[in-house]
Amino acid sequence: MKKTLALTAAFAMLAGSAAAEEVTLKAASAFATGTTFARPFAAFVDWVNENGKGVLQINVVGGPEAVPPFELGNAVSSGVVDLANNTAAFYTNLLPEGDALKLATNTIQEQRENGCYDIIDEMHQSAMNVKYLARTGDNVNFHLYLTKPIEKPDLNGLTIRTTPVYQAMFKALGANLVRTAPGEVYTALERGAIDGYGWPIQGVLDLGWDEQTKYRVDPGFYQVDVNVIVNLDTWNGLGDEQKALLEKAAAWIEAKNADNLDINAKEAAAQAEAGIEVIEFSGADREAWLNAAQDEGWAAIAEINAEAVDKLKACF
Ligand code: 173
Repeated sequence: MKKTLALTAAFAMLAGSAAAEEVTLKAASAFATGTTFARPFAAFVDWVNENGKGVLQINVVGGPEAVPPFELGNAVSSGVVDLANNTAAFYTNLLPEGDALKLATNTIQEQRENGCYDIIDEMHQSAMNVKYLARTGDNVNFHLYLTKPIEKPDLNGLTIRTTPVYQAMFKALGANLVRTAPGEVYTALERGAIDGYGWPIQGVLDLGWDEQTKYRVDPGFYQVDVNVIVNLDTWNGLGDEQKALLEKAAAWIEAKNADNLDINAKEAAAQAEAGIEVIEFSGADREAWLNAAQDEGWAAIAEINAEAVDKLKACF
């Protein structure tokens, strides 16, 4: 009897370990390998591969050359890839109100505390069949970069490269808008097809855009969200140990968002070194600029989903 129990227990253990066999997830990034917004994700992947031996590994198949940025939401939603490094602005086709993530004024750590994370995770799960695993980009603002100067928060007569992030704000300020993936910005500048572009404080030099950029408009506005999202069927198929590993990796990479303040200062210095001049709005112009960002940003979300505005405003 004792022997049978021991055998049964041994068998159960074996079966348990078989269920938790090492799994390899296929990943892609919306941002080019080696550039600013791919870096935290690369660190996340390295951490998982280092700490997840025998449990879970991540194989990054590539960046925008592997899956076009505006298609990556579909790829992770359908399971073509298991995991993605992507910004909500690139998957508004699946989760239009996801564009609200840029409107957060607190950190992901605070959003986990106050329940906001759960609301956003639920939105991702129900609208696009993905688990919202981690958010990077806290403390990083967006800016307008230009090839010609402006005096006021008035973009009439300018053609500006946009994504959903900047769309409502720049449109309200009078710009003509051209939506492109990051990979098309350099050529558009070179050809004179655009007079400027929206982009965060980080990454301009990485992409070589400084060569074609004369001005940055300050202050910055909104807050970057670059998220790790996981196909929900993949997520649900993982064992507890595998989920715990990914959640630990998420907390680890999110803690590094604090480094962004330093990185921002270095990027601003490098932009100045590269000859990018700052157009700094002050007083009423500054207020008009920031109000356009905030008011137009929320108004655009309200048109999509008024209920989401109420929920998110309360915890952002
Ligand atoms: O400008 C963009 O392409 C964009 O929307 C974005 C979002 C997050 C990080 C970097 C760029």
